Amino acid sequence: MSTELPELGVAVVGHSFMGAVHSHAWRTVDHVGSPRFRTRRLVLAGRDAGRAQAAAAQFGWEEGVDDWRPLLERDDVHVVDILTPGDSHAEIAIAALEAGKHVICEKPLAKTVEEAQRMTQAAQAASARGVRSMVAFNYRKVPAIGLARQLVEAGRLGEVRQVRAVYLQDWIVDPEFPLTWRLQKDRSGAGALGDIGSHIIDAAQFITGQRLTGVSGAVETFVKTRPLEAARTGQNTGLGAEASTERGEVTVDDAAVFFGRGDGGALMTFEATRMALGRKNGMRIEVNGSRGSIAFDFESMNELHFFDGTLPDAENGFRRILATEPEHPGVSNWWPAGHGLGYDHPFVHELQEFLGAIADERDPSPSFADGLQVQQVLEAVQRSADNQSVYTSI
Ligand code: SOE
Repeated sequence: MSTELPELGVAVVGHSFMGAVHSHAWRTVDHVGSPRFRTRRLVLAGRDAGRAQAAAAQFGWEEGVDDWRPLLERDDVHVVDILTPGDSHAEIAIAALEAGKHVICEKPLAKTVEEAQRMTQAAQAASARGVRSMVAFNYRKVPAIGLARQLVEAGRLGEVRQVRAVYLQDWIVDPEFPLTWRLQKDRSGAGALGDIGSHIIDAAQFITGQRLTGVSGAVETFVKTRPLEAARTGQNTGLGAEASTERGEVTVDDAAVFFGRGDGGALMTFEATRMALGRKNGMRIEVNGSRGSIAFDFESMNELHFFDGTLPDAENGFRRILATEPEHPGVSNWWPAGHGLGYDHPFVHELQEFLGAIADERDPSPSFADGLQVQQVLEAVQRSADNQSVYTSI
């Protein structure tokens, strides 16, 4: 690897599941494709010194600390990667941008539209000073989803008329699963709607190029109380936690269903649930146009199914495209055709976009403004659900 690349010092805040995945991507991004920097994994910040130091050692960061604030005064830290629960995204991102640090922040951007607006204002002010920011909608960087967008842009689907997007998980079906931060509104802002609904809203808009202009929705919390989370001791890179004997109220949705209209006329339906028993990470999108359709299921993430409506019916049907050719978005970084990618690879692709934007002195995509627009959709769904599912403009 070239040694004359400029060094870029990175700090990460948060070290659970996304901490593990982003650390993997930071360890890898200098060693695939055409790196623009020599990145240094300088410091991992958590809330507990011992656990942060253990996570830093496990994930390959030079040190682990229990406070993110001093990082912003370090001249060797150029990038801050925010992987904390949603209740701290705004505070950390705005402070980091104002300190001149480039920021990548996990989705959803914030807990509320108001926070997302302040973050976007800070990002736009920082951009004028050459400081870059990005929201981490990782599924945009799945090659099959990039191919779906290319097919729409090339007119292969014709006029896009309908989208049906679902994100099906089942990790909290057990009523004894503890009340972790994703199940607390003051920590996360929303439940399945924000956590996984944000992904399918962004992906549907990314593939079709249409933005939702209004929605009608309903939400449900099936399990009303859960055991409180016991004090964390070891490193936790999953979604689970130890349960205490006390119980607390679940303050977010377990499931959300909603529909809306795109600004190009498409009718879109969405379902985000953590109660689809048997579905583990079933993010599925189908787009129907006047000339063709595509269908994607993340649990078969290297495949895109395409129906070409211009072919005679007698010989027609959805055909399976293995999105592992070097010309498919992101694939040329990796293996020969057919060898497949996994959940972690798109996180490397999004770091390549982020670092490429920094090097090219441009704003990366998706921007905080894109994250704000998704937050506005989320808030409109919640307003609709709180008001007998009335159709609500965005
Ligand atoms: C939990 O629902 C979760 O980890 C999400 O937070 C991630 O964004 C998604 O990629 C997998 O599931």
